[in-house]
Amino acid sequence: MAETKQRRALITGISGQDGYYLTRFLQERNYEVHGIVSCRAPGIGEAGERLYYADLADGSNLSQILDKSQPDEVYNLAAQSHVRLSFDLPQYTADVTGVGVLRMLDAIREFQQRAGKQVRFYQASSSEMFGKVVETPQSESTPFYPRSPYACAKVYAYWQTINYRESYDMFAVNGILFNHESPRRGEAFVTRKISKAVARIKLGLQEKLSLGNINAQRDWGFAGDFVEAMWLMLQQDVPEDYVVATGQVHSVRDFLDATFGHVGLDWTDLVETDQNLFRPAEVDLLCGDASKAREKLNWQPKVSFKELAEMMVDHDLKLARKEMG
Ligand code: NAP
Ligand code: G4F
Repeated sequence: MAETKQRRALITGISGQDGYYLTRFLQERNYEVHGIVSCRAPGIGEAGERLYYADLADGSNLSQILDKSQPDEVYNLAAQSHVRLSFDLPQYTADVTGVGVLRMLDAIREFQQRAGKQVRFYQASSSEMFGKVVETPQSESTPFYPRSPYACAKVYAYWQTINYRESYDMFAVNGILFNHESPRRGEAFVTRKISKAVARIKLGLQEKLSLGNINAQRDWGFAGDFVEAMWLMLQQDVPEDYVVATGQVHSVRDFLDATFGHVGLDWTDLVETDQNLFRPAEVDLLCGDASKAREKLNWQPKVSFKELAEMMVDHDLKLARKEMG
């Protein structure tokens, strides 16, 4: 029987939340996983086997990394991904989250010619592109109305991905992912900020939690479920863009109810409002219509909102207990 060749994947942003789950997902499917880490990663200058230092703001070694890793699939997860921060760093965000994608696409185009093989490319597009939504729920055909420098950069990257697909016949797709969370979520995003505070308040390590707009509504899913959709998009015969979402909407208030409620606390006296945490322009409501992903990819989310909230608090309780010594 002929042996199947082990497939290779290259993941940018491998040290982030999605990089963590995607790496494990691909390794379980026998992929050889290579990753790009930024200069902010620990152990600078000493990246291990199959880990490469690069910055999407500096395309100089992307070609070399592609030559070394010889990927069949590239997942571009790297980004300055914090929406509030993008208002303070608009040019940096445009460079990394927007033009960085162009640098990678172009390096792949040249690599394909050099290596004589096709690479499948996944771009981490975002529901933030829908911004001030023009219809609800949002699907692949909903027009964009970006409301932050981050969202504008993602719209640029989205169109460059399509442009390279159509101009150079590349297998390049956009996954338009709605918010997805996990115990690996960065601590500056609202769900993790809350789950961490719930655990620390419960154990007496913290008194209050400061938040911005708690009326914002999002379609929150579990990151571990969403990485499967990324992979499925690259296994199709035809490169197409997909919305990935749960279709369920909850407010930040609902997340407070679910998390504080899980440890038997009432949040109303424990949460205070900080005007500095509001954004110059807010995205009030996001709700995805993932019918296409359900039908064509046979994908659906498994973890519910309540399970997600409880999973995050349970993880943060463990960390808080460690903190207590
Ligand atoms: P994340 O945890 O913030 O991870 C982002 C990754 O990008 C980190 O590994 C970071 O490494 C790396 N990075 C940042 N700047 C870089 C640069 N200049 N050059 C190279 N690497 C850089 O984000 P995530 O939640 O995993 O999301 C993954 C991707 O999906 C991002 O592109 C995000 O915008 C997009 N997205 C996320 C969601 C969501 O709800 N999570 C939804 C839609 C789209 P360092 O920490 O070392 O800088
Ligand atoms: O958790 P957030 O910072 O996520 P946001 O802005 O929706 O962006 C995330 O999801 C996008 C997909 O739609 C990704 F593309 C993006 O990379 C990122 O992963 O904020 C969620 C909501 C916002 O409306 C925000 O104003 O929570 C509100 N919020 C209220 N208080 C807060 C806070 N957000 C943060 N980060 N911190 C607060 O204290």
